[in-house]
Amino acid sequence: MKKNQSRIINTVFYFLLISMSLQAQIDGSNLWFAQSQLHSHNHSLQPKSLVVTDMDGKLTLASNELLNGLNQLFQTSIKQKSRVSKGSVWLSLTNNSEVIQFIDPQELKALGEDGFIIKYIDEKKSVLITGNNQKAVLYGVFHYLRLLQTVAIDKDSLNITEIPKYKVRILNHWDNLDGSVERGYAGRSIWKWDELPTKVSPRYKKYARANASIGINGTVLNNVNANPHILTTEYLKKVMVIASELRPYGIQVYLSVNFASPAVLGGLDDANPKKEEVKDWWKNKVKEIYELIPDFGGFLVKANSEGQPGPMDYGCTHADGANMLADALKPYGGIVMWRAFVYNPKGWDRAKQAYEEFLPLDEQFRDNVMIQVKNGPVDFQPREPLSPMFGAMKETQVMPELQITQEYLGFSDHLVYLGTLYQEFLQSDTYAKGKGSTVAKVTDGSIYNHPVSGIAGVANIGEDNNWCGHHFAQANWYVFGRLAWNPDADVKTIAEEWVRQTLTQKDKVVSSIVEVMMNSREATVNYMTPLGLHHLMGWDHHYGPEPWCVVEGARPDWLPTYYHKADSIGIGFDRSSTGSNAVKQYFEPLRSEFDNIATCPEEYLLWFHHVPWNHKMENGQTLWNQLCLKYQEGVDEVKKSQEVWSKMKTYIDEQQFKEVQEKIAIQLKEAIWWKDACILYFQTFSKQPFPEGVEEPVHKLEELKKLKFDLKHHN
Ligand code: GCW
Repeated sequence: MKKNQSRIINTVFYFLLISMSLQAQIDGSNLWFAQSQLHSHNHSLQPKSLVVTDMDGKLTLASNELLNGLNQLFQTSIKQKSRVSKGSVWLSLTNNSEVIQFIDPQELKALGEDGFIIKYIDEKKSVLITGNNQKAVLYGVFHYLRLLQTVAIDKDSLNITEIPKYKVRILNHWDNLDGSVERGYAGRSIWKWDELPTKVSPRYKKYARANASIGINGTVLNNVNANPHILTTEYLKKVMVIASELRPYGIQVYLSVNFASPAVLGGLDDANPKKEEVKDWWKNKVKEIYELIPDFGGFLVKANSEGQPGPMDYGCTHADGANMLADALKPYGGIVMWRAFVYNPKGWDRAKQAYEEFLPLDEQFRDNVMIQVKNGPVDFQPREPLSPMFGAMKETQVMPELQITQEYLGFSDHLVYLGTLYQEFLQSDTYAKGKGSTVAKVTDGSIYNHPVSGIAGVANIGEDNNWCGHHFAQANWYVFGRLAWNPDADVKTIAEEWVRQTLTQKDKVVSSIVEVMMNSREATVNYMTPLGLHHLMGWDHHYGPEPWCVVEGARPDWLPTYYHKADSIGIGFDRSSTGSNAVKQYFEPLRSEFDNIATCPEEYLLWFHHVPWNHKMENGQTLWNQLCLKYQEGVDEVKKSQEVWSKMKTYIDEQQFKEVQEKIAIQLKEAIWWKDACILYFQTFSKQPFPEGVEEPVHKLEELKKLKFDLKHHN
């Protein structure tokens, strides 16, 4: 082929590549692989060659990922060579004699299964990416590509050792076998059970790649409200196919199981965990699973909660149930994630119940059981104090459960960056072992040392083109993964990483968008549930304000009035020592701090206290005035984000810009709806005027009460 011809072909090829990537950018389907552009400071870092030391083909995936990534970033075609020379990027497993010359074997050992090193080797004038196995090298590759796109790097900064803090970094899908997704706002499930095992959706691999790029290493495919049929041979064969699609990317598959499965599927009389035939049923089922999926991860269980069956149906405890499953899984290295999301309609403070049920069992769980605990004591509210379970269970491994899907934060309509919520929670001090016993430290193995550790995120993923319903909701999946790798990482930096890889590299634009993201969660707290209020949303669907909601015959602990307790004197749930005494479940000094109205942080005030309307707040305002002003603050912040976004038009892809703009308009309308509904309704108790600075409601209370939310809009 003549030189000219090849040049033309090359040009056409790059033109296609660029137009393809622009195309992909438009609908958000490429997630954080959409931009693929270098950080402006890194243009001089083009590698001269790629060297892959790989005798048995283990690094094929990682090297392809690296080569494609580098070619795209530097808009060139980097040569692959067999020997490391000046300017190479060198990929190798650690068990290579040359690697050992440059890195201390102790350091290599400390990397464990998933850790990696990226290091500029002076003697070779090359960058080495290495880890103890293929998955770790793949993480290293993704990290290197991320650095090239998101920060200015040079050879001095390339001396990186990354070891994930949590061993199990897992997504929980609440996906049903009929394709619907509980609390899913991005279309139907990505798992196509009807098509499997014969037809394999290309999305499975894309999903695995995206997860691996942020360090996630496990996924629970089905809803915790589990259909027993997931354990039939028919479904397990489907699961096997998904598992083999995800495996190359280091993602292990787990399943939610229904505790009554031995009775429902196996035809046994019941599912009593003390009965030998029940134990045997599980043992055989587990054996069948591992024959199909040798690296199966284990089970997630919601038992004796919200109508799900469990060991307590037979007078047994959570420990009896969890241990029976743990024993069946143990020979294969599998684990049980047993949820502590339990409460019953009779208890008069739902926030206390998990602790009361689980603490007495602390010494009884097997070492391959983790207790999975939601971040707050109630249920994924815009803001909750930490659950007192963290730090309290010392003998049992506790794993945090975060919600990525925005069940209580405006679904996929509201722009809410959850990084700040996650950070606030992970850095909350439990004081379990004195000051500095943050949630991160009591769960990631730094303080209590158990054989496993983990963190789960309830996925916000569906079959929508942009995966998550809202372009910015992708950032919540992204930040969950990054924090699961390192819970102490800075969420502002992570937001910036995401923006640079997904939306734009323009510095000024990046910082404006990051600011919107960083303020967004506080804004949502303010326009929905400020000062410690919680659970004011609509019955059942959990969208929009209904603080007045009363449903004939309904469980009181599903109704807003149970939580806000507004009356002529004041508002808030008294959980102090003179009330439900939930404060008692916390370690000192938290207990006293929360207990005392004078020291309780204002963001949790109405969570822990029933406070008189005229109570003086820190800034001198009365509680009533401050409450109204907080609602207004929330609305104002959304207005601000709308203004900032409108200026992004020239920098952001047109479709993406428009779609986000439309969603912010919905968010603003609904922020006003929240504010009006709450302050008008609470005014019927406070009987006080709105303070200066609060906009007159545009709605009337009676109209709002009649407003019916249209769920169709979201599914
Ligand atoms: O928040 C509640 C949700 C339920 C969910 C439950 C749970 C999967 O409203 O939809 O069920 O929590 O976490 O088990």
